[in-house]
Amino acid sequence: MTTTKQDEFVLEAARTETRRPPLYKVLLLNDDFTPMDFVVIVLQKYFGMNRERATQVMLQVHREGMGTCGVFTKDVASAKVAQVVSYARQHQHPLACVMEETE
Ligand code: TYC
Repeated sequence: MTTTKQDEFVLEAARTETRRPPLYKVLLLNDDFTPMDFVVIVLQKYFGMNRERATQVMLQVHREGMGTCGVFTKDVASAKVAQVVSYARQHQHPLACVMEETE
């Protein structure tokens, strides 16, 4: 911490708060009805993945039941979940997307 003497007064720099904001995983859940191609499009459109990466993540969700699309601050994660669910419902698919705080 820097201390500066000026005319007998001692000035100390205030300690700044450096705690990082909590982060949230956005997860896709498997179901038996949403088409694989639709899930790949969602991962490209909302999570910036290329077709190859989106296909890998979709297959992981299909085989293991769930998978991570990305890690974001609370507001961004919440917006992504809302966008994905809205887009899926517009297309009459039951695709489930949720967020979970990271440790
Ligand atoms: N299980 C779906 C099917 O066989 C594909 C799917 C993958 C659905 C990932 C949802 O999050 C999901 N058509």
